[in-house]
Amino acid sequence: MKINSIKPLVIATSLLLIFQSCKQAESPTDLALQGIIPKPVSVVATGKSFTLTSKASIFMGSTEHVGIGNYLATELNKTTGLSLVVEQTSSAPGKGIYFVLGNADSKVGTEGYELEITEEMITVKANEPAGLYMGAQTIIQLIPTLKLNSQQDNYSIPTGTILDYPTYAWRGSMLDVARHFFSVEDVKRYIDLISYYKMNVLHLHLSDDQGWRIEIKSWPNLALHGGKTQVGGGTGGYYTQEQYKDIVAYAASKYITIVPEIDLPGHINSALASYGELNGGIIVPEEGRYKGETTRHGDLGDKNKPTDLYTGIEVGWSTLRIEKPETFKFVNDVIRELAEITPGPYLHIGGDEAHATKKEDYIEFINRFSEIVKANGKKMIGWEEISQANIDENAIAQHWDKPKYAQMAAEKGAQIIMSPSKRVYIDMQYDSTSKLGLHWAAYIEVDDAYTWDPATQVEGVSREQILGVETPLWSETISTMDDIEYMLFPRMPGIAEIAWSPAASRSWEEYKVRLGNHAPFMTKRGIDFYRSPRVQWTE
Ligand code: TNX
Repeated sequence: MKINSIKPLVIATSLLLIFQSCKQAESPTDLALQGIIPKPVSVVATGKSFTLTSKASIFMGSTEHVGIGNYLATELNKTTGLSLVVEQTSSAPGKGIYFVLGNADSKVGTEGYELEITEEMITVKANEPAGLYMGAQTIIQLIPTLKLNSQQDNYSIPTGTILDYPTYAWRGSMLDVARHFFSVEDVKRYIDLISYYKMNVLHLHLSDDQGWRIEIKSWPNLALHGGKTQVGGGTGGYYTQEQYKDIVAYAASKYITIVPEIDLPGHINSALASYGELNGGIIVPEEGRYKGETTRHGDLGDKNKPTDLYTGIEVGWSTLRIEKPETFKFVNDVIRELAEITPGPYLHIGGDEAHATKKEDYIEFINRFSEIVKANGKKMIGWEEISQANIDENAIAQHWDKPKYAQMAAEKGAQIIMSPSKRVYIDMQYDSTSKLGLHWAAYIEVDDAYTWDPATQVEGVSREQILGVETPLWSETISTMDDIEYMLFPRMPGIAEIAWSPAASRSWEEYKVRLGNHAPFMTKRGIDFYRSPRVQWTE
């Protein structure tokens, strides 16, 4: 054959191949191959497809949960351009997307759901509204990602059934708004982002040495003075109680509980700068964890006098003054006001790295905080060091560093939240070339954040004692929403999967393919993610 007769043949064959692969991408018929994150508990594919067009309505079986239908319609509109109408119905429609409460498999609990996709319709069944919402999140991920940017008039979704529910009750992330302040809008976007992956807790780190970020009406200077700056000396900021309530309500609409943290009795300089009588005498540690990374300050002030505001990143050098009754009035007022604006059952009292507090004082502090939190009708959470105090089954300890503290807390009957810093400290750098982040705990690549199991993480702490998993984002080096997204993505979705999906069904080799296919989902939502070389990204 002559060269010029081969050419058209090659072109024709290539065109055919391209056409076939496009066709495959356009009409997925295998539900089991849809890359849902977190991975559902069970997926049975039936090999056909449902076609989503603007003609499909979203039918709500109950009027109270119309918000879920509206949310789904908005999300589908954002990614596909389709405009779906939300309607109420008292009986099952014959077509469209149908959300119905009740009669779901008892296995699904309060947050799980059953999803049935036939050629005619998609049905989400759950026993509680949260389950319907989680089902909506799954539907959002079922839109074929390769078509996400194409704005067509129809989208195929493979048929089959999904039965899905979480492994752990607590699936959270923490945002440090103290080291750098983030606006209400940023916090809402953070909520949107974690919610895509079925997380249900946002822990807000509302105070630290560098800033006090929540209005406390009985101690106004905390926010007015203590909120004035941040790491590096920016203008800082704080949330008014009205703004905080707005965040709480927004989170609640996505079945996310806000857990507020006031870090006590250390990490408290912003309060000491605002009210000198609270100052128990600060020290500047000889051996800071970030030794060499910050400028060391001189003596910042004497006991009982207001300190200077602080814009560095040393930790563990400030403490409340234990001998003054005023200190406990302060703590009670803060906890009371926070409890009043926090509908969720938890208050986090910090308790970490109180290196400037004597051990016996620390124990007394935590014992008294625990009574104050209880008296205000909430359950106390503290970082793992609180296990040194008289805690019991009424407390929750958040493990981050030392297994022995997690073990002690579990022995005392407390529940454990797993936040091992070497795995889920999402402020850690990916590798030595990362521009953002710290690396005192580890470099955490996307597989490091994924390949661990909460139930075997700490010897002596069993599955039953673990409430769940939380990934904290400390913000010493993080100051914009873009920074936040770069650190969260792509690690956070994998951590959400660890908290949601059964450990036995997870493997990095399988997950990395799903994550790679998830790239268009992130891109379409304007998420600036780290393109880890350990994953092959679909463009
Ligand atoms: C440790 S973890 C801290 C935070 C820092 C973080 C930085 C913990 C309970 N305390 O104060 O921001 O490291 O990675």
